[in-house]
Amino acid sequence: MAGNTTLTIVKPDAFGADKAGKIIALLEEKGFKVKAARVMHLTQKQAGEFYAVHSARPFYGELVEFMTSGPCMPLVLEKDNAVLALRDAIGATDPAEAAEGTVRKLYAESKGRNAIHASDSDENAARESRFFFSETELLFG
Ligand code: 3AN
Repeated sequence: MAGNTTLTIVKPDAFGADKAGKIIALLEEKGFKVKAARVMHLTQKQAGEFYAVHSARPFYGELVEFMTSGPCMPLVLEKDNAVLALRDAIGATDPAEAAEGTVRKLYAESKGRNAIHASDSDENAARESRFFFSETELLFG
């Protein structure tokens, strides 16, 4: 059965452009509940570890550089079938291909500076949530 929480990050481009509030409001309108949130400036080590799965990709260095370029905002969100629902709400990786009304269509600049991260499976949602939040912070309701 699909889980009901997922992990998102308002990335440094969107956070630095003061779009975090608008993005969270949009996600709330789409039925997501904020269960945990923080503002943090990732170190190179943290960003490298978080995106380790992409370490062989040509854009890895650029991705780590970008994710450490300013503060970002990780959040745990709750909704039925959360992972798929959030992937749907954020839109395609490339904003040029993102559907109308999605976060990336509205707020992303490019494939690299694309405003928001969302976990791609329940397993990764759990792993990524633990990456940013303590067990206590993840004990919901
Ligand atoms: P998504 O974020 O939609 O799951 P992935 O998993 O393919 O996309 O890529 C992870 C992250 O790597 C993206 N969010 C984006 O920031 C970065 N990325 C992906 N493709 C490129 C690219 N061609 N050039 C620069 N950065 C990229």
